[in-house]
Amino acid sequence: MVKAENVEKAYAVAKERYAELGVDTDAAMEQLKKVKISMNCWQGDDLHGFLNPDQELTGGIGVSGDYPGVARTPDELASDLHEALTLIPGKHKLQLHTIYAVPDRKKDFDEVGPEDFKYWVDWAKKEGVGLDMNPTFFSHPKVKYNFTLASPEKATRDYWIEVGKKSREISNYFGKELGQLSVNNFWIPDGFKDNPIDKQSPRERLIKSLDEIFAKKYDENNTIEAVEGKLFGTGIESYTVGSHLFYNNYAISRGKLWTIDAGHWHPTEDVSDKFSAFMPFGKGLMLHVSRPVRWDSDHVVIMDDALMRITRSLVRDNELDRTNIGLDFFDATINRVAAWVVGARSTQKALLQAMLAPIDQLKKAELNYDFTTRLAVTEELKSYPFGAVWDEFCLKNNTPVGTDWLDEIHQYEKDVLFKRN
Ligand code: RNT
Ligand code: ZN
Repeated sequence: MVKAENVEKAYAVAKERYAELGVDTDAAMEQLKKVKISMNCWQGDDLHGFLNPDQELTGGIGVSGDYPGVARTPDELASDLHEALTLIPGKHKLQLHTIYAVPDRKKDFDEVGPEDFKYWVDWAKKEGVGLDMNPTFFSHPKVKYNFTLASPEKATRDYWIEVGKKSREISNYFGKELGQLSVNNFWIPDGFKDNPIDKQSPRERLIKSLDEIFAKKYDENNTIEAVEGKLFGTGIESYTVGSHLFYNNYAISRGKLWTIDAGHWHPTEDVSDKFSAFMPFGKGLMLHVSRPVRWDSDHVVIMDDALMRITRSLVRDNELDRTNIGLDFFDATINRVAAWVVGARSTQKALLQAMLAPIDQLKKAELNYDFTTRLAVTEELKSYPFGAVWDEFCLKNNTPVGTDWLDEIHQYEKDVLFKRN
């Protein structure tokens, strides 16, 4: 067990070290406390959901691994999420999907409405968390040849348009019941494995379908839509209808949020560089913080350079207020609760490290063409005692410090997860 008194001692020194640079560590912790991370519920059950859990996962996304303890029921998932939330400092949110509805009879994707999410609203109230929504456009027989909202068949489009409309009702219900914004994120898998002849008609059909889904007005304090593009998915390598440029334009022309999933780009592209190019024109961002590894876009988030670039951009450009931070990964080779904790804590750590910098002074140096100071200070900052501030943040927010949380996960495995199989 980490000794609280050591955390306090280290923090006292760190506070002084940062103060010498003009950085207020208490203010940084206050700022961090306000940032909500929206947890991806699907990490807990390998994206099976409860509507058709035996259906194969489609849409060009995949979960690999068979670590024991996967959640199979709403109660199991809720319990695992609770466990994770106790190990992550602060108050957060949860992202749901249509397939996580808890209906009292068998229902299809286009039939579930707010009443089928009461389970999660009650849970969220108890936990003091917010809820975000995602309509599910995959893992269903009506995904025809990898097409949903951009399908050439009207009947297929109409089915998925209804799923989209229902998700808005559900998201609006979340926002109203919980008194905080619910982001409703749209991602569809539509595309071709091989080179298409006609690249334009599917995109025109997608615009029409989305416009129809979004025709009804909802109070944007309750719900707002976000649209998520992608470079490609497995089996859909040659053409993605909802490309990045497509949704960038859609979001700007329709006043929607643009979702940037960090795993959806060419590996050498720096997603953090997109924010400041979009924000002056756009309403706001939704992030799917993820980690691409070669062809896979969804590894557990770690505090790597890509994540640090993301958090530095948001903090330095002061865009946290207009950015909704969500996690998106699925790893079944490790303890699934630990995956949430690692992803969320790493994101918070990266935010904190970005906040612990003399940003105003550095901006001033830059304006004065003093690039030497900019380079030297940002480089020295990397070895400042940020870990001591992070530990203090955990301690102050009654969550385990250092690897202590892992002991709790091991206990939970023994008591709960390993008893499931
Ligand atoms: C898929 C998208 C999408 C999904 C979730 C489950 O490539 O990233 O966000 O991961 O909806
Ligand atoms: Zn995503």
